[in-house]
Amino acid sequence: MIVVLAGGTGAAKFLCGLVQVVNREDIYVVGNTGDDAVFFGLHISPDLDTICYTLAGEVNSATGWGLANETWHAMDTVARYGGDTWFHLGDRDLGTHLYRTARLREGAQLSAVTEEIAEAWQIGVDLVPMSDYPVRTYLELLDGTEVPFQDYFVKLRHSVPVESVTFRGASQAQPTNGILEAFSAAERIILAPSNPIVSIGPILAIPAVRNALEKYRDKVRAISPIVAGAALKGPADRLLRELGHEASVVGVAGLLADVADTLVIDEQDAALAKSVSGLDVKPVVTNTVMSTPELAKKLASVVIDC
Ligand code: FO1
Repeated sequence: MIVVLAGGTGAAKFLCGLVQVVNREDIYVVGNTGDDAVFFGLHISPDLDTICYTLAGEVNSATGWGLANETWHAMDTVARYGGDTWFHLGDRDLGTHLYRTARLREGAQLSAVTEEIAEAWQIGVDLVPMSDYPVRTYLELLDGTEVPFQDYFVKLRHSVPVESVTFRGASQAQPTNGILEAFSAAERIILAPSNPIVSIGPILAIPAVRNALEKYRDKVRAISPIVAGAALKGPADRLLRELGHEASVVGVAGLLADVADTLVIDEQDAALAKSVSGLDVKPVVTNTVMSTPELAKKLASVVIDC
């Protein structure tokens, strides 16, 4: 079994490579729920949906989130009334949030609903939320205000400097049933190329998860989402710097050294391999820029073989 800790788009791309080299039924994905939010009374789980839609071949390829062939009539109606439309919910995507919210209201656990949604899309892998307890990422801005993740990422377009990041609820959260057993059974535990602060960070903030990964560190492989000092998408490089880390593969290695035996870095960062191993993290140098499905497949095979 291969376990993957996953955030949004970068992780989804990697998973498209992994399913080309590992049977889907041998892949167990632990999805970040720190991005989760409620809009119009609907519970949205962006990273779980991005992974599900991508593995179903149905994700909106232009954005990397939401569904393909989307229409926006419901949001147009909300706009007519002057309602908030900065967080766009497409008409097809809305169906997921309507179903998930109704099931949660009936008392179903998020993990049960996620299983039903993944099953319906026939994605073949196990997809579980990191916890059935609520964990929410908040970012403290320089003016002292704390904003939830989607306000930072979408409303403010992550264009504001961040003072600190907290994961509300993480210290009391238990990992979803089955996750610790999956860690124990796994040949490899992969930290997908997601933002180490706000996508992998919330998952590692769950005490039992971090403890388990420290215990199984020798089978944990991380993939750097930072290449040549920059994030391929999103604010990972800025967040690393703003929180006092180096925006480089060395900074990523420093953040993950306690839980990852190996960090897979891009060829552009080969000169930093020595500094990574200086942190007691084994560097593996390969092409990590998944610009084609073929390259995603190649990266996946390097990661499971190293
Ligand atoms: N990202 C945006 O930049 N703008 C949006 O309007 C937006 C809406 C949205 C709706 C559903 C969903 O599952 C994801 C959505 N995202 C949007 C992406 C979301 O912000 C994710 O948290 C990111 O993918 C980061 O992981």
